Amino acid sequence: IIVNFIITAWGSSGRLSPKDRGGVEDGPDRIRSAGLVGRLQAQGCGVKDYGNLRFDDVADDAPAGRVMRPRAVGSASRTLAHAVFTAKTDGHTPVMLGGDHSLAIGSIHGHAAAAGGALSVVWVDAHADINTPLTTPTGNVHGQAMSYLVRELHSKIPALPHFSWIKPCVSAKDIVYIGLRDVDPEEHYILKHLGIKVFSMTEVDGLGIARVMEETCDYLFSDAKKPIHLSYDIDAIDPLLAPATGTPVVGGLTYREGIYITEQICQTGLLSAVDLVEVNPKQGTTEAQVLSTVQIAVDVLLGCFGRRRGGNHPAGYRLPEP
Ligand code: B3U
Ligand code: MN
Ligand code: MN
Repeated sequence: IIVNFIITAWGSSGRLSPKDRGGVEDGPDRIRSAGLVGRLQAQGCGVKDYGNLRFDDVADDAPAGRVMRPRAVGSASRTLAHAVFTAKTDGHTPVMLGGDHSLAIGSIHGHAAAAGGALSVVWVDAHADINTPLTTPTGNVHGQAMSYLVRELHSKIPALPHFSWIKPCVSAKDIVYIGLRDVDPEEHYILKHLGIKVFSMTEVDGLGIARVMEETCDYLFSDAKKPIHLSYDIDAIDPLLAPATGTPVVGGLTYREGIYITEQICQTGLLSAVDLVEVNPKQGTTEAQVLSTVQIAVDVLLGCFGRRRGGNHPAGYRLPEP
């Protein structure tokens, strides 16, 4: 199967707190350097790398309430939404390399616009990223991305500069979270109140990842089969394995669990766009830590596009005759 897809990338627009160290904007190029494009092509995918998106600097970008750098994030998200819309309309499966998780606002928005109908969102993360602008403890948009997208939260979102184009486009029932282990009380209220399907690390421990993925697919397919948007935060993986990320949280997914998720999502045949976010080379204390994180990111994407640990071979392969 030839999978056409594109790669866009994302700078540091959502990395907003002055306390926050930069570096997440270097994630995409490190993932490229690890050979992502060649390895995808080697497994039969048609790949076009669209390079890094460029975003305008916004000079005066004072916080809006608690939300940091709203104008920069709002307008960059709009640029990304257009790029994703175009890629989907051209029949590709876009891959968005981050950068921080605020990029999901533009990527899911553009994906939903191109899909026409409803999307399923599978959000793999240590965090729920569903604080509203009024509940955020940090002001970081990467901790709020989902709140702008969920229809049921629309009335709780205040107007922000450069955010007025964003229309909620995902229903609470079409979301599945996997890997949560650092959820703010206000976020926990939202998840419970809206009845959002969550497989936290407690469920991963209790059920095992095979059962979690079986239940995820059963849940998503319970009504119509919708295109899947996979939004994969590398901090879902245990920081012992993927330490080069901005907000590591102990007790995460093993490598095997993290890859199994992608194999099962790929098998649905419905994967329609992927975000791979929060790889931050500057957060690794050694080069080995950065490489380990980047290699897992590459393996996650290979798994999304057909790599099986039991092996693969091209459809028309024939053994050489003696
Ligand atoms: N929930 C906190 C912390 C956080 C969320 N996502 C990350 N950190 N990476 C917040 O800022 O909303
Ligand atoms: Mn995240
Ligand atoms: Mn996270």
